[in-house]
Amino acid sequence: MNVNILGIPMDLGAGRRGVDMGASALRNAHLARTLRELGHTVRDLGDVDVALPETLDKHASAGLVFLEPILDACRAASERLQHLPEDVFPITLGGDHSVSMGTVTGNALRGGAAQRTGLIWVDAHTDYNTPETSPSGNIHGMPVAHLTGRGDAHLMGLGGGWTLRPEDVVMIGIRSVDARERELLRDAGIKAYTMKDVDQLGITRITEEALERLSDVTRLHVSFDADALDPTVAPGVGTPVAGGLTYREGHLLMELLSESGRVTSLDIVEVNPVLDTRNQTAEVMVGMAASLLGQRIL
Ligand code: B3U
Ligand code: MN
Ligand code: MN
Repeated sequence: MNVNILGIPMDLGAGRRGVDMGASALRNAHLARTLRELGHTVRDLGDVDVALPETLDKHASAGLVFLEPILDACRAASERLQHLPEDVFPITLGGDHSVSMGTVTGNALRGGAAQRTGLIWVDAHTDYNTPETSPSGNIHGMPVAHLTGRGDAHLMGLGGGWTLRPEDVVMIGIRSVDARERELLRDAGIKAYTMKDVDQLGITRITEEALERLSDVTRLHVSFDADALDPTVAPGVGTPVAGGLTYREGHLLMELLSESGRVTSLDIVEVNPVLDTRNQTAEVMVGMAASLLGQRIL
């Protein structure tokens, strides 16, 4: 496969500093070399420009912290992705999870016209707040709401009129949802597999159900927030939540998605090297990407 890597070194959407260095940590953990060893052709496109928080006034307008620079970075990422050839498999490196408003729209709009796109959101959080429901004002808690047409008009405008259908979203690994966010999710009819579901059904059944649910989409994007994994496996994240996916559950999910041959793009987000132990989290996430892109045990 033709893999293109694009970094979005942004932490403006997160409550804690440091995920802007996540893209660099993933490169340092030999993402490109690992994928080349699997036989892929890998090109690193570098990073999109992101404003430094030190150069900005931290202020929230209408319940959104750092709205303008986040919009700029998402637009830049989306533009870059939209212009990639159809045969490229893009891997976008965050950055906090607000980058996915740019990556999902950019991948959906690739090749000129919007394609029906499915989204597998692997995360401890549902990221379904709007400016009205968010307890923090941090935009990384809001990307899926905006992608499916709820929330602030500027952020929703990133899709240029395209929105993700709520029925084309499947979330896996969920264990932290805010009270009003839960109401919004129910109202939108988003399918979310909690950690209780993972315990009871297992990753195999969940992956089969997810792929069945998304059987009509043309493109399939996986957005992998490192905090979906248990903090013992992935300690370098800003908002760790106990009781996450084990190392094997994460890999099994990626292996089964790989076998399906359906996934067309990937985000790796929320890796925070400042809070990590010797780049463990970046290394684990490179392993996840390798499993999604065809690494086999035998
Ligand atoms: N739901 C909370 C916390 C949160 C969401 N995503 C992360 N943290 N990483 C919020 O601020 O929206
Ligand atoms: Mn997230
Ligand atoms: Mn999360």
